[in-house]
Amino acid sequence: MQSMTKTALSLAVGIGIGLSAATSAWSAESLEQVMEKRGLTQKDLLAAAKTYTPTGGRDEYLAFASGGQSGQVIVYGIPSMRILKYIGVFTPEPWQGYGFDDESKAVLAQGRVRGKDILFGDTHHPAITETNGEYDGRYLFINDKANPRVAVIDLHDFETKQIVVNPLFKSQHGGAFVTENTEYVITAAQYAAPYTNDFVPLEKFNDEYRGGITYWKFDRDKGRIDESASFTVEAPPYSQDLSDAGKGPSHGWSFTNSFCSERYVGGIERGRPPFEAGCSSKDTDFLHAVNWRKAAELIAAGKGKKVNGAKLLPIDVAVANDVLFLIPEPKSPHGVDVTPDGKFMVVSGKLDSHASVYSFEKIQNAIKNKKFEGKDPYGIPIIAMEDALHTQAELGLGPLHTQFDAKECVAYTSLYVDSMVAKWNYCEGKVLDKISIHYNIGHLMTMEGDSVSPDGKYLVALNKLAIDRFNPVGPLHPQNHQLIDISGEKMELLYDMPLPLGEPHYVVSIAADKLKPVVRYKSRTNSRTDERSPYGVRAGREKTERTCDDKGQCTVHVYGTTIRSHITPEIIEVEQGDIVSIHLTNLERAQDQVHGFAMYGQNIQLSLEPGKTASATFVADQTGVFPYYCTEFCSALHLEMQGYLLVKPKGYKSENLKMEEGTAYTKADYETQVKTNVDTQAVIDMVVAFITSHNYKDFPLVVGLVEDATDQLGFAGEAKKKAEAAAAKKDWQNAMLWANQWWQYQVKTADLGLRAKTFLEQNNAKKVN
Ligand code: K7E
Ligand code: CUA
Repeated sequence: MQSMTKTALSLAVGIGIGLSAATSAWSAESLEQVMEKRGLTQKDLLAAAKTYTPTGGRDEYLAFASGGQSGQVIVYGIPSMRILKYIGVFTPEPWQGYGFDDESKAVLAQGRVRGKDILFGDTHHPAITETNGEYDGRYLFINDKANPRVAVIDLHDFETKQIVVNPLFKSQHGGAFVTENTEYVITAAQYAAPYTNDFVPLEKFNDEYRGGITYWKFDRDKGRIDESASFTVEAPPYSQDLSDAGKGPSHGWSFTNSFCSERYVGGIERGRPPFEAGCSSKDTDFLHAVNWRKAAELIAAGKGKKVNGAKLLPIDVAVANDVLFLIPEPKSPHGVDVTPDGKFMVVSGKLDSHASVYSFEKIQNAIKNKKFEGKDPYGIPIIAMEDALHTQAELGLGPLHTQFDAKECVAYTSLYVDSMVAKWNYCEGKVLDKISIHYNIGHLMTMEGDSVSPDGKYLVALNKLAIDRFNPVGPLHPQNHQLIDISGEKMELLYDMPLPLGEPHYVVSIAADKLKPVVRYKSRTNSRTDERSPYGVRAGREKTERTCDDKGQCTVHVYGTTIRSHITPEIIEVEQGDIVSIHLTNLERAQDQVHGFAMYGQNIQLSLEPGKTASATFVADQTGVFPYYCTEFCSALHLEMQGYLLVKPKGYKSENLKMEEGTAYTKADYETQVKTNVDTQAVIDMVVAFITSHNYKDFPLVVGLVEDATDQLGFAGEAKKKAEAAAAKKDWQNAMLWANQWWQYQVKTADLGLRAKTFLEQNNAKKVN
């Protein structure tokens, strides 16, 4: 290494060639000292040991949480409770380019309501696709309560692909819930309203305002909701709340609870007591039982009608065909949960201390024997509570939602008023254990708790207010997800996770090994349609095209690429008034080699994952100079990953100016650079020798790095040829610049080599231990 140039030497030192591995001096602080210093108990340590995930470790479950008013979905790991991703769903999310590239704007545009952009959502209940009642990890659905919408998220890349709008509803709290084979995604209206967009006075509430339950047909092959095959079962204006789909013996049915079946309409300003008084005056509300399979057959047979462009099964048709039944449920219930075996439905009333367990078999017997206690004002048969009830259990104050354990008959119910979780036996109606949690629990969730085979293990309590639990950050506090160990007889609180987004309503979890997300897209993919983008280009085919229509409106299409560390093109020239459409394809194949693209003054931010093509379209309405650059620190020369959009005045004539280089290079500069490159190559060869003499093929990650390094070295070779060609012509300026570019690719190669070498050292060391 004596003759090595300085730059190559520092590189060699950087990658540890010729140096012995540094030994780390382990701090002598003992566990006891740390416990004392931080005031930790043995119990704390045990909890920490159950959740702590060492560097590089993975979680057993992934959780998908509603982001409430943030309109997003949050992904985190269990038991570590580390946040992994925020998925933009109803809301723009700039890191992912969501709502900033043309492709995702098209998705958000599907969610327009009556012609208006709605750029927020109130997300409540995520649901994972199921096959035979088991989570299959293919897609995730989530509803928007404020605007009656459902989004489809593809779990192969964790991106939102589709938003559908319910044309009949004006709110949609109850959703999303999937049937056993994801035949349908169920949503229910909450606040009754006219099905049309017309004005209807509140005095006509009973006759012209309606609730309803919508069954969105999911096309599994396409991975999209098929609106034309979806339908709604008309329901009275009873504030339908949440639903759950039957499973096993109850497959083909769904259950929806309701509140305010008083049909009270408030109006403080009209001298009437408020909604809350009138909506909780009766002792019972109604559980709706719907035979959705029969409803679908009736719709297919043309027995429905079209309202506001949607298929509707009217109440009278539903009743005449035994599709819709009501069962009283105690006071202001919230939610209904079908047991994993599909035999029972658990309902809890916020203003009643019991959980009520209904029997599907008893409901069916009552229907078969036409044993009803009467009809509601809309002619829907009512099954008496005692004819449907299996058992009731006194759980505590304000019971809300229920989840299930792997253990037979064991359920967990949140107690909102008590701020507790009750563990109980729903077969026998017996309380088993209770645990105090932090304030204001809403939903709770066990691992795969909605499936036919819940895993138990952990429970997450979703608490709405964090009050005094975390460091204060102003009047708006984070939310609090609390992790509870439910593997033993007694529940044990393990961890508090603050979540700095909207109210957490519900969360679903799935065994992490069921998910198979991709690490790169196929070359030139529009990730929102999963099809090849017509705007994608290959390396070397980059181009800019300007066309004008007969009215003189010109459009500039830029078909560009990104790769470490440059954007092609680096200069874009347009005229004022041009419509500019910049399409960028990330040529990288390497895992996580993301580039971004932001531009001054145009509200543009793209996220370009490997293989992705994304576009930004805008009108260049102002003249000027608009720098653009890569927004991900992708490489050592990331800051140099830049360019200029020049918007020229109309009719601008070039002044015949000459580019003046900031620095002029000589033959000597070129030769120094070449020497550095030759030495650098020697370093690369050493790294390559190290990697190939170790068992690198055992590690897919290293194989990926080596592939990427080989790509980079190929680019280095191309730049080398250009440098030598320029040198042959004695064009020392370009010879030097291309020689430098050749070196840049070498540095990237060496950087990848270093990562591979470090990985091999660490993992082989682990093997020896
Ligand atoms: Cu209880 Cu929307 Cu399910 Cu909130 S909901 S808690
Ligand atoms: Cu690409 Cu920074």
